[in-house]
Amino acid sequence: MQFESLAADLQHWLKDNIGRGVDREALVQSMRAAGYQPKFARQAVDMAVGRFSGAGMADVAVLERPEASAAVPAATTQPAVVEKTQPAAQREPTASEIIAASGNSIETSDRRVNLLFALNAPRVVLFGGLLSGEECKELVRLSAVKLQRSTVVNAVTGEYDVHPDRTSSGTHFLRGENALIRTIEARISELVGVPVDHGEPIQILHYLPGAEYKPHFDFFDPNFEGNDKVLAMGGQRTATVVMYLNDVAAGGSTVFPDIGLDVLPREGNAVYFAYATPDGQLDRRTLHGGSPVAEGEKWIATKWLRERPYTGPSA
Ligand code: PD2
Ligand code: ZN
Repeated sequence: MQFESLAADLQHWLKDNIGRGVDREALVQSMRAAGYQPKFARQAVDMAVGRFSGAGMADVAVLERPEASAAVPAATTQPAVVEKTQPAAQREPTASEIIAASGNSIETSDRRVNLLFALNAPRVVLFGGLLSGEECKELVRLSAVKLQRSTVVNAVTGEYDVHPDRTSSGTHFLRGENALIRTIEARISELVGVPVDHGEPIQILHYLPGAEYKPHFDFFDPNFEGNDKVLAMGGQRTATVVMYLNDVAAGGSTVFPDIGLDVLPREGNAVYFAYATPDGQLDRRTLHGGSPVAEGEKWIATKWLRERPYTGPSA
């Protein structure tokens, strides 16, 4: 992490407070209270101390130990937190800030996950190795025996319809259904900073050659009455995590046609994209689809995240 990569207001805040003689721990505590991740707060303070205090300010006994000024800049740079419930006035961290803050990988409680790319707007992040090969294989094994043709929510009637735009088959796991699901749900929650109970049940999809999911939005259009029922179960969807459970010989990318992006399926990787801002705006640039599988098969696990705790079926 470079000091220059910190947000300008955070650089100023650190410099001012170090100049006022605030000690290292107080700075770290203030940053943590403002929502910064512990590792990031400590690194930022260490860098700033190295830069602005020749004597190593925090280790110097001070007669008077002033408190850090309360106005800690918003935690816009958060290492393990790609999306977080934030006060509306805060801006999202830029992709560079996410990467600068986390390093090129993120250490969750049980697994190191690589950051392969991050895009600002729309927010799209590709995680490498979010799942292990064994976890992918176990999800496929448990799902293969209970697949059914996939459906889509009918925005007019609110019913779940079989539709030619979605030719996969699928199944789901209740939230917390077994130890594997609990582990994965906790990992995702930690990575993206959204509580586990805001997540819908993990859905598994299986595509055979030719199967696809035509471009669509994952959020529910609030202008359609048929969506009232799904919106009542925890509010709007805010983001999606698509986890790839196998390598696909050809085709099967997750495609974002409006931004010219194709994410290729690779076992264990996961693409995260967010479409709802804290002030309720929906980002239509997140139009996306599952392009047809040309050769082989494709398995994915999808986790959709809601504004509030999800209370729908299988929660
Ligand atoms: O299969 C995919 O890559 C994919 C793409 C877009 C799945 C979904 N959306 C979905 O299930 O919403
Ligand atoms: Zn989708």
